[in-house]
Order: sequence, then structure tokens, then C-alpha cells
Amino acid sequence: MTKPDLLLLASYPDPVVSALERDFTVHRHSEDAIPAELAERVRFVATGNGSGCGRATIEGLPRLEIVGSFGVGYDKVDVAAARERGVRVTNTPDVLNDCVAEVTLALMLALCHRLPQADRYVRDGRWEREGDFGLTAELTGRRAGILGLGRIGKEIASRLQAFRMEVVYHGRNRQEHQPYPFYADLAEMARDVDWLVVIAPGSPSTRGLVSREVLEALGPEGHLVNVARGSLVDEPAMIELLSQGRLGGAALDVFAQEPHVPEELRRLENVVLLPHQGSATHKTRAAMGDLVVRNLRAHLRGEPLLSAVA
Ligand code: A2R
Repeated sequence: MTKPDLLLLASYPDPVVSALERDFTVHRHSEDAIPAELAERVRFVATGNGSGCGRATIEGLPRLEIVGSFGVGYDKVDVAAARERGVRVTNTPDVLNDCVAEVTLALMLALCHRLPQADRYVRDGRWEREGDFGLTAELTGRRAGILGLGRIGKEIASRLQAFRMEVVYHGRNRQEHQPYPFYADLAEMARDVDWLVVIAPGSPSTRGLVSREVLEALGPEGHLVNVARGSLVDEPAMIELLSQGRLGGAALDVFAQEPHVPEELRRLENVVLLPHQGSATHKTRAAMGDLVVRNLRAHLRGEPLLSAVA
């Protein structure tokens, strides 16, 4: 039996591609270079991991049935266009919660204990030449505000509590049965916390949510952590305030125009910068890939999808 065609729009780990190839004939193309004869017949798309599936692509694939996206955030998949056409969309929630939470704590520890700078200090021979590195700060006893107490946010919150931090949160809704105090107003929460941890989805409703006003409220002693999407933060305002010492520090895994990171930001000492590593461990990427494959396979077999967003 011939395997159905699958259009792979993203760069996937090799084992995930091999798993797809068990059920599908995989064709790798970018969104702007899909061969016309393939576009006519393709029913399955796999994307995510930095790539998307825009309206033009969805509308240009007349037989498309499902888009499997690698990652929990699916802001680069035009879900509205998919819904209009009755195309299903899946993502990979939950399997990355622990990893993203761990990377969040790693970023926070790196920023307050100045771990990258201290490491460089030793490597550059400065400890021997110049003596002690100097004093830093710690997380214990500080207050953290989580923007987006969802699946990942809750895992971050429990780890922050293990560090004996006080945790509060902001979202559109107060959640029942949560031990953490709720703030209906984000700027008010930013004023009251030492750390603002951003872990809400990238979407039109969250674009620029961490505005200049919020960053100013966080203030010179405050630290911003963004492990969500660059689009949530007013990046130019953040850079300006960090440069002027009006925002204490930032630990960032995500940026407005990845992989571009503004030169002014890269020059600052009060930031820790990661190249979007939140879910980038062997174990978690394998689990994410497995979930993409299981969703597409379920659709092929007429079984219920495991994690559908449309
Ligand atoms: O707003 P609520 O109460 O539905 O809470 C959700 C919150 N959230 C928002 N908070 C404030 N303003 C908004 N416009 C807004 N939209 C959503 O974000 C919820 O607590 C949280 C999202 O939780 P989950 O849907 O469980 O997402 P998960 O798996 O934790 O991942 C979050 C994001 C991904 O979309 C990726 O962009 C990133 O983490 O890696």
C-alpha cells in the first residue's frame, strides 16, 4: 500500500522524521517552495519547531486535513485559517512542562548568581590575578509573579516554592484551588514582585502585554524572565530600561525576531540570554516528536487526536 504524502515544513530531529516515514512519504519543503503537484494532493502537514503554517499555505493545499505542530506554542500556525477550512491542528502540550520549568529556574539562578560572568571570570584567569569575583544575589525569600499560571506556569511555581520564594500570579481569570494570590492587574503585580516570569502563549491578545508601563513597575530592583514568546514583551522599551538601570535585569530564552538578538541587548551585563532552549533536551524533544507523530497517525487511522487545538 502506498503511504500518504506528508509535507514537512520544519526541521525535525532525525528520529522523528524516521518515525513519520513509517506511515507517510515525507516531503521536505519550505512554505514558499511547495511544488504545485504535491500541493494538490497533500493531506498531512508537520511543522513547528520555529516554523509555521500560514494562511496562504493552508489555502494553497486543497486536500489538507491536519497540521501537526511540534511545540506547545502554535502562534505561527494560522489556526483561524485552519478552522475556516475544517483543518485539524495539534500541538505538543505537557510533555515539555518539566523541561521548560527547569530551564526557567536555571535562567533565574544564572541571572541572580551571575553564573555566566563568574564562569568567564575563572576561565579568563581573573580569579588568580584579581581575587574574589564579588557578591551576588539569591532567590530565597524573594517574591515571584507568574504571568500565565498554566501547565508550565504551575510547574515553575512549585519549583520556585522549593526555593522558598513567595509566588503570585496574573492571568485573565482567577483560578480556583490555587494556593497563590491572584492579581487582576499585571502592572500592579509587577510593582509588588522581585521577579516577573512570563509563560503565557504568544497570541494577538498577549502581544506587548509586558509593556513599558509593566517594565517600569517592575523597576530597578526587578527582574524579567521570558520563557514564552518574544512578542509578549516590548523589547525596545526593555532594552532601554535595562541600559538605564531602570529595570534590574532580564533572563531571556525568547526574542522578538529570533534568531536575531539586538546588539544593544547582547552588550548588557545585567542579562542572561539563551537561544530558545526551553524544551531543547534530548528527552523532551523526543517526547514532543513522539506526540506529533502519534497525533498524525491517529488522524490517519480515524482515531481521536491526542492533543488538538482545532
Ligand atoms: O488567562 P488565563 O486565565 O486563561 O490563563 C492563561 C494565561 N493567558 C493569559 N494571561 C494573561 N493575558 C492573556 N491574554 C492570556 N492568555 C493566556 O497563560 C494560562 O494560565 C496561561 C497559559 O497556560 P497553558 O495554556 O496551559 O499553556 P502552557 O502549556 O503552560 O504554555 C504556555 C506557553 C506556550 O504557549 C509557549 O508559547 C510557551 O509557553 O512555551
